[in-house]
Amino acid sequence: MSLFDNINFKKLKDGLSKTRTKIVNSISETLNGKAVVDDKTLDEIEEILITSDIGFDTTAKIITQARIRLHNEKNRITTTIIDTVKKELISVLEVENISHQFEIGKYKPFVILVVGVNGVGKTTTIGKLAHNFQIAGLKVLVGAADTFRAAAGEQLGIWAKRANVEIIQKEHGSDPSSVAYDTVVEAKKNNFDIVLIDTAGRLHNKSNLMEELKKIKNVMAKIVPYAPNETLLVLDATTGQNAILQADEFSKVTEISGLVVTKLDGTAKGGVVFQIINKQKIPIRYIGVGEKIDDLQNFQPKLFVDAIFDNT
Ligand SMILES: Nc1nc2c(ncn2[C@@H]2O[C@H](COP(=O)(O)OP(=O)(O)O)[C@@H](O)[C@H]2O)c(=O)[nH]1
Ligand SMILES: [Mg+2]
Repeated sequence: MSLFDNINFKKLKDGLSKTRTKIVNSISETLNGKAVVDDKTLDEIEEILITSDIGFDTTAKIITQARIRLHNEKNRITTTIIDTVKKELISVLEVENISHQFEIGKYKPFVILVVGVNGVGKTTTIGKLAHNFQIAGLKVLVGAADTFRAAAGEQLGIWAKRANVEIIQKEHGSDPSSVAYDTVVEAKKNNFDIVLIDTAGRLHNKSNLMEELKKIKNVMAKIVPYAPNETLLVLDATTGQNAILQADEFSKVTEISGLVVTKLDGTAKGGVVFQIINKQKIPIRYIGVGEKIDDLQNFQPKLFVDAIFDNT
């Protein structure tokens, strides 16, 4: 059972409407009026999938399966195709450990480090996550370790207030690892269940970023040897291929345990989710479908694909 009950299918469906137009409506148009599916139709579907951010590998898998199914079935009807596409898409998303839940309760405090480049939605996601944990009855502390931008701490402060959780922050320009350290110390001392650490995502200098994240992890581990329990990489779906590159780069600098894909509302590039998972084999934990505090949802492969394909 999940800790959060935060899935609103209608909101998910609405958010994915542009992605739906791009993928599903195009496929439906191709199939429209055809009693049976022939090879030419499959070629057309292949092209639609490739141009919709799903990626070459996943498209190839889908088309191969579709050919096998169509070959084996006397009924070469169009619904078989949609069915096959959906099935393959779900299987791409069901990475081995995707259903593994955070082991909250087993570790106290449970420490989550949030990383990603500037502007992807880290601070917003921390605000939303803090809210989710808070309403699940957990005692939450956020640490403003993005000390690089002057406004960053203030922004996290606003989110902490909204989510009704406590925050540790220091003056602009302080050492990020000292904020992370103080946050974990406070969490341990005062019995917090969850720690969420915000960071600055300066990818322009890879070795600096690597050093900074390493230092943050090391100082936290001095207080609680297992920290961080999770390192979440936040990716912005609207950036399409760039999100894929960022996942590559961050995986090289530090170990990432899960992904958060934001801004799935209002982009036609939702297909990028399939490409990211296919490449990284890192599970997506949460998705952002809006800017508000309750616009974060648990990621569930089948629901996600159903929402993309739901035309009702
Ligand atoms: N539409 C939408 N906007 C989002 C989402 N998540 C974050 N944002 C917006 O993205 C912008 C950057 O977010 P911020 O949390 O400051 O990014 P950070 O630099 O990574 O901390 C803000 O304007 C947020 O409101 C989302 O899921 N949907
Ligand atoms: Mg931020």
